Amino acid sequence: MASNVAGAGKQLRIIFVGDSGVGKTSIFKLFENHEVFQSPVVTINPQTIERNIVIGPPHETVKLLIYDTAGHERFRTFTRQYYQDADIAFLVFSITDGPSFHHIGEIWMKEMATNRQGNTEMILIGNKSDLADDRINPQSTSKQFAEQYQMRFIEMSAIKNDDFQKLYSVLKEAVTHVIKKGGGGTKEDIVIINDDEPAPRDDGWCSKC
Ligand SMILES: Nc1nc2c(ncn2[C@@H]2O[C@H](COP(=O)(O)OP(=O)(O)OP(=O)(O)O)[C@@H](O)[C@H]2O)c(=O)[nH]1
Ligand SMILES: [Mg+2]
Repeated sequence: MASNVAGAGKQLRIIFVGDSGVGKTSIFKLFENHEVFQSPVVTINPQTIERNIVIGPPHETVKLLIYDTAGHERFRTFTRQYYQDADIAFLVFSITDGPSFHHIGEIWMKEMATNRQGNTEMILIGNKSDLADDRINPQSTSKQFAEQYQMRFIEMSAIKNDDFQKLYSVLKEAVTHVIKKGGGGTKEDIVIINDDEPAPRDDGWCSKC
């Protein structure tokens, strides 16, 4: 069947970035555990999983390599390697943590701009929406910020099961958009960043090969 999406055989890299404690790992784990993908989860290492998402119609399966990263400053140099080929970035802040919102523009978008070669589709997530009584960042301000930078935006709670559908929908839209623009790599051009695997030495020797 002719395709007008052209996602078949494609792989996209997706990363989570944001301050320490905003809930990146908690959201990442939802991807790991959720059955909505109807595909087995492949755990590459504790910070990286592979899942398939079906976009369309016509229905096409796109492979997603999803990376969790650490928000603490001491890991920032290490995290930079993940930005380079990221097709989609979840920029996560907590609605209860003022600086975590300001750091999206002041730190995380700057880090992405400096370290990414091409375009990265950005999705802004205001997490911990279950803690509405402790809200510091107004939804209207976050929405306006997202509009200014043409990002998709959702508020969600990583501990509320129902919110996963919102996250899934916004991701599916972004994946479709990236694929329609001709983005993403094929299985062959993507090298998995795997911290557990020692890199082969220059002479080709590798302890696990
Ligand atoms: N109430 C509430 N707590 C949350 C939510 N998401 C995460 N948490 C809690 O917030 C704390 C930090 O969550 P993590 O997912 O470890 O945060 P992180 O962004 O991965 O932090 P780093 O790995 O240090 O960068 C944990 O105690 C979580 O249980 C949420 O939506 N609501
Ligand atoms: Mg984490």
